[in-house]
Amino acid sequence: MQGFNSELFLTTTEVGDLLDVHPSTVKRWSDSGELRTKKTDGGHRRIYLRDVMSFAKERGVPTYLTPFAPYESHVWLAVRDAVRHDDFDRIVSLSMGWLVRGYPRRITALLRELGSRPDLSLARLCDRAIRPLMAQVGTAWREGRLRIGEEHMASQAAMEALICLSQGSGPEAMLTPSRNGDGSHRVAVVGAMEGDHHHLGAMCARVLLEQAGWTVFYLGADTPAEEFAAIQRAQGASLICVSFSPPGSAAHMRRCLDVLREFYRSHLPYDLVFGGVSSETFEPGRVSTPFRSFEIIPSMESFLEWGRNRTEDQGGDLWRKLG
Ligand code: B12
Repeated sequence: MQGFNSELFLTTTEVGDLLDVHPSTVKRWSDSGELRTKKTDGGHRRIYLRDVMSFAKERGVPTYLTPFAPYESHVWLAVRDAVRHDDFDRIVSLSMGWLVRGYPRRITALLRELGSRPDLSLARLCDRAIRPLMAQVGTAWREGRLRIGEEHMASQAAMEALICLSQGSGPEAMLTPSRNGDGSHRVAVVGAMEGDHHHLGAMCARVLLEQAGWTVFYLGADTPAEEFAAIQRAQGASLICVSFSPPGSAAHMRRCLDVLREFYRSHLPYDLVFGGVSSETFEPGRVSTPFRSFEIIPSMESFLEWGRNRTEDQGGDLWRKLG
């Protein structure tokens, strides 16, 4: 069909997902001629995305694509690739395009949409969309293709999406600490190390934990190790997550370990996790750590994996939903 992008012909199931109706309803609309439909050689119905969007508009049916006009087809393809093929290239290039054209809010909206989909894990979104997007932003800035203001807008766009995805951001969630089935709190302290102004990685860890029902005391960027220790004690937290990005070095990580070791109290045990680009090459050596456990974890997907595989002695599955 000339002039048509064959990738944009949707099945009745895809149209049903988009309009939030059962595929049989889509078939009925198609049979009655309300929704313009083509048939494949094999006799299957296909509906052009533009026709679906016009239909939705006429009927006043909201879809997740509606706010992205006039980029509905780009967004549909990008989301499809991410969800179905685990391919985030289109997400990254679409976001870069919006950034240079001055639409950073669309980036927030797209990341939010992806992060709230049940068919895509948030950890994957952080590792495969936010991280590579920000790496491209950093490269473009270094090469003079982006202004520093644009780099800041990109960070802010990603940050705002993560804040929206945080389960702890609603007023009620903020006031009511999470509790386990046995009544105990699941409390974590999360932030980025002193001297480190990068905290999107820490924010990813925060949102992942909050989505699993943890109460997170989020300390943001540039936080001294002493503060992690003090807040852990004050809140009885069972987990501390510290993010280290360049220019953070092995010396910063060693110092952080020393401070946390000094303040550790065995009657208030916790797990310690270091993450972030700088921690990836850190070799703590043969130091004894008093912590319930100490791990260096390079990504959100491996954080998920590590948390899932803990035995009951180790505090159990980090991601187990609260009772
Ligand atoms: C955004 C950004 C900034 C923003 C940060 C804003 C914010 N709110 O966070 C601002 C403008 C503040 C900034 C400042 C600087 N930046 Co900067 N920045 C970046 C940029 C573009 C993106 C970083 C980012 O947010 N990535 C997205 C997150 C999600 O990825 P991530 O941190 O890697 O996190 C993932 C994993 O590491 C892991 N993870 C991270 N934390 C944790 C924690 C836990 C517990 C776990 C389990 C996992 C985990 O999971 C995450 C998801 O996959 C990078 C470019 C790049 N290539 O990364 C440069 C970059 C890191 N910055 C750089 C530099 C040089 C600076 C400055 C020194 C610039 C300057 N001259 O002032 C300052 C440093 C200030 C300081 N003392 O920290 C360099 C570092 C080079 C180097 N090797 O030393 C980079 C690489 C850019 C470059 N190519 O030159 N920066």
